[in-house]
Amino acid sequence: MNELLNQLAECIEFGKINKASPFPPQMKGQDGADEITRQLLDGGVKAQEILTNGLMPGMEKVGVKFRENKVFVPQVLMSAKAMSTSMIHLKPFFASGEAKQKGTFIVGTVLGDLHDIGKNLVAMMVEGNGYKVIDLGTDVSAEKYLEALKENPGAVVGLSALLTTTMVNMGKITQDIKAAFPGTLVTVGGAPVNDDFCLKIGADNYSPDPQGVVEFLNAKIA
Ligand code: B1M
Repeated sequence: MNELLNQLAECIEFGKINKASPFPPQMKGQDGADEITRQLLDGGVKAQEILTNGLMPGMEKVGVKFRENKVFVPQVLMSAKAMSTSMIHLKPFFASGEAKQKGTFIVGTVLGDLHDIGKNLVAMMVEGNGYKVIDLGTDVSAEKYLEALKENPGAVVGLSALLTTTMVNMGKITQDIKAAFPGTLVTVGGAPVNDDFCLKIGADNYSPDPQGVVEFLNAKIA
């Protein structure tokens, strides 16, 4: 079974969704994340182990390669697709409580901002690394983050902004979150954001890339 788990990690790393998928060319005709996850479950491997020893190592490798500019957005999207295909088989076990995710991450692009490509990459990477992700979408107001926090106490919040005009909304949202739910961790990112800005608005972490968010969560939660 270890060999199959390694094969699954490889499918995630290289974005091999299923046997029919022609991508990546070097894995053409081989089983993908879809078939291998099914084989693992049929062989009695627990969903938790598939997540921890199959999906997570694969997603971590992609995250690091993306940070180092060794792969680009399309490859990350293929990996995320392979990961979500595998997750379709695993979701019932997480829903029933038989398997557990590491924690909950609420993410959204802040009020006034419609850019979601970077935020989606963050959400996919965090989910693939073993967290439950609640994606609030784009143009998210402080009220929506607070509602989500009420329903998911203890969750970490991620704010994304791509515009200099909307990054300022991160300050108010962070303040509202900290006032209503003291102790909540807020991590921020997006092209115009940096460490100084993060410090200025009282957020807990700035990460320039999705892997940094995963590392922050792993350090604080896992
Ligand atoms: Co817009 N746009 N856009 N745009 N757009 C930018 C951001 C801009 C830099 C283009 C430019 O002028 N050169 C500029 C912003 C200027 C500024 O504020 N300094 C700009 C502008 C001005 C606008 C409009 C105002 C244009 C107009 O209408 N006059 C308008 C605003 C609409 C609105 O939001 N209210 C607008 C609209 C759009 C589209 C809708 C057409 C489209 C968005 C489609 C979509 O997202 N679904 C769009 C796009 C595509 C871009 C560019 C070309 C690409 C952005 C992108 O997706 N990059 C962008 C110029 C550019 O970057 N070359 C531009 C790829 C993505 C993977 O990177 O989002 O940076 P990025 O995410 C990275 C990191 O930033 C980080 O991780 C990701 C992966 O590494 N990251 C996080 C992101 N969020 C994170 C959160 C984290 C951690 C890391 O923790 C929580």
